Amino acid sequence: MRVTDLPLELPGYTHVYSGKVRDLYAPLDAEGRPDEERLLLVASNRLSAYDWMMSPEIPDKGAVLTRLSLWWFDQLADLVPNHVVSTDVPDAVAGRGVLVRRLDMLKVEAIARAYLTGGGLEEYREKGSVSGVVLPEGLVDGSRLPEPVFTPTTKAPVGEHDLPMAPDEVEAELGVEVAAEVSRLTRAILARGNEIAAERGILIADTKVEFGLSPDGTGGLVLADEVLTPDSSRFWPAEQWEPGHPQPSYDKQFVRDWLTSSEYGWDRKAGGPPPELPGHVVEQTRAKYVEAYERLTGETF
Ligand code: PZK
Repeated sequence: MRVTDLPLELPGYTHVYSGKVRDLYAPLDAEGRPDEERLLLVASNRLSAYDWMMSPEIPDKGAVLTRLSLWWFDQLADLVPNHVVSTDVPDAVAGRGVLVRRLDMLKVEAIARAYLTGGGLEEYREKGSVSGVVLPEGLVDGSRLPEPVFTPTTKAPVGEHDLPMAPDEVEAELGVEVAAEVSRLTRAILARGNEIAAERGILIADTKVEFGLSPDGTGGLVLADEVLTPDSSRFWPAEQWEPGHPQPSYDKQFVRDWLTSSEYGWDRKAGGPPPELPGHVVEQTRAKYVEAYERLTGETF
């Protein structure tokens, strides 16, 4: 996949990198050199579905997810320190930009699963286990697991798919001690997330988090990136949870349903690009992000 949008021109910052839905900038110092200790993380309004970038963008998506992530960092602060420095950012990215500590990022995607679906379900059907953890018999798509399971993957470049990592591969990459801590923290973050979310009508099936280490070599793991957002996690509406088939997505279901409906009839297996989303689908999707934020935090967006 190519990122076709040009990065923003932010005075005082230089563009470093763009992912599918977020962009990274480095602040410039007085001499115009990139700050080596800070980054500006910007959540865009871009939306992907079925591995395609949708057009148009979803208004306020970046700001909603940024505020949700900041709220979660606070909810998790007793479990793990985080990279947030400040939300004082240029007006052009107000509300969706966060200034963060630049860390040495671990080369592992830290994923935990609380419910069985997707790649975890496939592995369970083949082997009866997920990432080396033997599971009870009889689980189906959407079953709740007895406890969250750590299912790490490699970090593939943009457009390529991440691959599962076996426990010994994670240990070879991180060392035995850090590997154990990443596993423990990732599962604890998802468990805490679900304790809070379940009371508010949302199930968090699985999540991907990123950790880094301070470049000065002091201190332990720091939670980075975004956390427990619908982009990094599968959110499911709790009242529609029914194991035995794929669950509706809290945030993307309007988009998926419209894309594959007879109204439009996009055949995603044919390989052609998806159509422009109509205004009503954009608005319904924006409303789901806002609803998730407001239900979880109890605050008005
Ligand atoms: C970092 N990413 C992923 C996020 C993108 C890519 N605190 C940090 N220190 C150093 N590196 C990163 C972070 C964070 N967070 C995160 N890549 C590097 C990413 C957003 C947009 F394009």
